Amino acid sequence: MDGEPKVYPTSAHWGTFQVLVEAGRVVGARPDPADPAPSPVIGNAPDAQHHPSRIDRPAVRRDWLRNGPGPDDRRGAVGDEYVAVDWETALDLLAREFDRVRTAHGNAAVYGGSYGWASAGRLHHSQSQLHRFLKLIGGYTRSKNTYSHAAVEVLVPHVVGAQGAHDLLERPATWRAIAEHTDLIVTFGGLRVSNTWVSSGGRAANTAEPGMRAASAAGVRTVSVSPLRDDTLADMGAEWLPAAPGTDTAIMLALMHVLFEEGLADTAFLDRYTVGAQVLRRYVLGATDGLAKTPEWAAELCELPADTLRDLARRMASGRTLVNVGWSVQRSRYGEQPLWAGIALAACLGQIGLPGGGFATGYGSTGRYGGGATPGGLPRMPQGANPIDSFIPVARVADMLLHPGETYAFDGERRTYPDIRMVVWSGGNPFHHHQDLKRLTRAFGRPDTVVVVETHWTATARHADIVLPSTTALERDDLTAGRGDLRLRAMPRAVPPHGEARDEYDIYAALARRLGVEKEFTEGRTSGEWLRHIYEQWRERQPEGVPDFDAFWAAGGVDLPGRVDDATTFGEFRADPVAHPLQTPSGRIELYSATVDSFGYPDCPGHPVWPPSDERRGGRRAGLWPLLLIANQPSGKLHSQQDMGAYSRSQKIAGRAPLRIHPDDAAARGLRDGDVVKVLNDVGSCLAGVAVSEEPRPGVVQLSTGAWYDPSAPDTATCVHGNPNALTRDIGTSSLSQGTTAQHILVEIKKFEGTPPPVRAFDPPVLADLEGD
Ligand SMILES: Nc1nc2c(c(=O)[nH]1)N[C@H]1C(S)=C(S)[C@@H](COP(=O)(O)OP(=O)(O)OC[C@H]3O[C@@H](n4cnc5c(=O)[nH]c(N)nc54)[C@H](O)[C@@H]3O)O[C@H]1N2
Ligand SMILES: Nc1nc2c(c(=O)[nH]1)N[C@H]1C(S)=C(S)[C@@H](COP(=O)(O)OP(=O)(O)OC[C@H]3O[C@@H](n4cnc5c(=O)[nH]c(N)nc54)[C@H](O)[C@@H]3O)O[C@H]1N2
Ligand SMILES: [Mo]
Repeated sequence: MDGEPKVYPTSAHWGTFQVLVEAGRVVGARPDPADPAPSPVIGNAPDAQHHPSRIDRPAVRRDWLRNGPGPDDRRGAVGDEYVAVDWETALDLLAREFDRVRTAHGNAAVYGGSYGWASAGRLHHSQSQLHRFLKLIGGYTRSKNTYSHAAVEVLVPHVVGAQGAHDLLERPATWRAIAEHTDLIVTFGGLRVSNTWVSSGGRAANTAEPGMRAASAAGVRTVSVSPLRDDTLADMGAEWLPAAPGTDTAIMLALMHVLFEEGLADTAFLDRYTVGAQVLRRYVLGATDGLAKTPEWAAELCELPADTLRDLARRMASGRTLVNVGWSVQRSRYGEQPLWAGIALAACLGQIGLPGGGFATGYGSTGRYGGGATPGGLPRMPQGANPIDSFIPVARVADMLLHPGETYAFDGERRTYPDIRMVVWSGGNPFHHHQDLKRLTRAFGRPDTVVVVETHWTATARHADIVLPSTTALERDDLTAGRGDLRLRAMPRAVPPHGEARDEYDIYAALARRLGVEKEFTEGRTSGEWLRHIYEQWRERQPEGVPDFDAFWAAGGVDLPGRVDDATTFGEFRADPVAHPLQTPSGRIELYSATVDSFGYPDCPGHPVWPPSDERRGGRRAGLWPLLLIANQPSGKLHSQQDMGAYSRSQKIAGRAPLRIHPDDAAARGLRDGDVVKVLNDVGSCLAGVAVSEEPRPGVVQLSTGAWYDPSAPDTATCVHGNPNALTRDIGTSSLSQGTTAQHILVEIKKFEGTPPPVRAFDPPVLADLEGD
């Protein structure tokens, strides 16, 4: 072929990069030259863009076409048939179904929660388009909070107030401030560098990895409490405390025990800035329940020596210490407790509100942390208001579908699950992200109609009655920046749409026309006009000197104005707690919360406690299922996205998700590198490929999320590709937050004898033509 490939700048949640295009096809991807530490995940883009698993035409399940809407246990069945239809037919069918459901059952019968990460891009953001449309046709049942950190979202406002929780999530200290002020970071859940490649909405450059390195070079010491050695950068020289997963709360209570016993707790801080310190102290010392939370007590549970804990407590009290609780730690049963105990521990150290000290949650969980803040907002599609107030905590989706009309507890309320007749999902993959996928399949059999708008034939698309093909971010003009980003970037279209794929804006505009709200949806603009409009609206709110749209587009971006680089979380509160009280009932940090106590939840009482989870080594279920599987974030991709891409594939073993296992545990089971294993428990099973490794501690195995769910050989395993959610229990963190508990799974592992079944996850269904049906 003649000539050089054309180069297009683009952005994904996993960074800013360039794609190389020849004859309308993406033939390569390479880092943005300005990114000091680009993520290898960009290597997935070329294959994913043109993969046979792309959806090229609208499709409808044959049974749904034949029988009409209604519950159907065959949704998601192996070999289920789809019929290709043209856009007009698909949109007519769908508009009619929206109308039928809202008229017959009311808008709360439409579940539009549609959780998921979709793609970067402020205008074509999948959920923003869907929700804007659903609001205009009368509203929908939404989802509240995240899979990422629901316990942070629900518990932490009770402890430090809504603004405090917001500041913890949005304006944590910069790596620069940490380098300058911090002596010791004690991080529960590591500082996993592959996680910092990702920031929601993308990031102009990776600032986390250089930030961590600079802090370490400046002499900041890191102690990583984690089941995996490589949860920190090797050259940071972190000290590794290989605690048993799910025991962080016990460790923190023991650290507080040392602080109280040895007179190291900052009682002046506790008196002035907290309430409930006495309640907590009595619990820690054992006055409440007769059980002193000593290092010896914790040592049994966390499998670290008591002296190590004692020594750590003394070191933490001897300098500026930052206590970081990674989000993974709260993605487990009683996930509220390590957060609350972590805040309490930092309060005992008396450093909350000091630069580089105190409490944080999420360093190592996202790339944006430590990179500063941009308070000026970002361009966005106006969202309108949902006319109805119906919601579920996001991870209760299967419960909702299976138990309409039943009640459940959530954050002090007794709530009732709505009766959902129609599920609409765009930009998310619940058959990646949710727990107990066999149960989720049953749940997806309940509604009358399931609609999925997707770029690829994911397992979720294969559970849908109506499947609509969306363009990818490389196929449309957009702009993007993440929260706290450095620069707003243009994302020009690099290639034409795949097959008949359409922009979601155009899909919902066409549906809006059929339902009589086209004018309200489009406001008379094309998506290209909206792009210009949201930019210009944003520009009006910025200081002088921000270029107009054409100049922005021509330059490829604009530095975000007004960056704040050195906010100290709780700094004002510390300086003057009377003038700047927290938004809690007491105005202080609530180590005991009368509000939470008043809810009467045995699984989340009024102060941090150690409720032993069953899903734990030594827990009640561990007799049968002796290995604790860590289902953490995949380093080869974002969740399930682009799992068919070259970089993700390069990590697979025998074509399946890699499972890392300690040599002792491998030897005990006769396992070797490259073996295919069956991972099983009482919930389900999956196949995976073995990597024997010293990185996980003994008793712990790692099988990251993201392998496309493949139930094609149910007699062999629930999933033959290695999706850990085939094995997770669908149970909430507690009655308070109802967050996911998917990080920890007790399992057994056996060598797979014989020829394992092929992986069919990426084979799209065969589409029949409508004629002849
Ligand atoms: N066991 C276990 N499970 C977990 C977790 C865990 O730690 N352990 N972590 C949880 C967490 S924190 C999260 S955030 C979730 C993530 O779960 P999800 O966010 O659901 O996972 P993704 O794979 O990112 O799904 C995004 C989907 O959007 C599609 N998509 C991309 N761009 C577009 C677009 O422009 N339009 C449309 N219509 N679709 C698009 C992609 O093809 C993909 O299928 O997983 C959770 N699940
Ligand atoms: N490359 C990549 N990056 C991502 C994502 C991705 O899919 N791919 N997903 C993004 C999203 S949506 C989110 S929410 C964040 C999540 O960020 P995190 O929640 O921080 O990420 P995880 O990788 O799930 O977990 C980090 C580490 O916690 C440790 N850990 C697990 N359980 C315990 C425990 O009980 N105690 C202690 N002390 N440690 C434990 C594990 O060793 C694990 O490697 O990551 C984001 N970053
Ligand atoms: Mo997440």
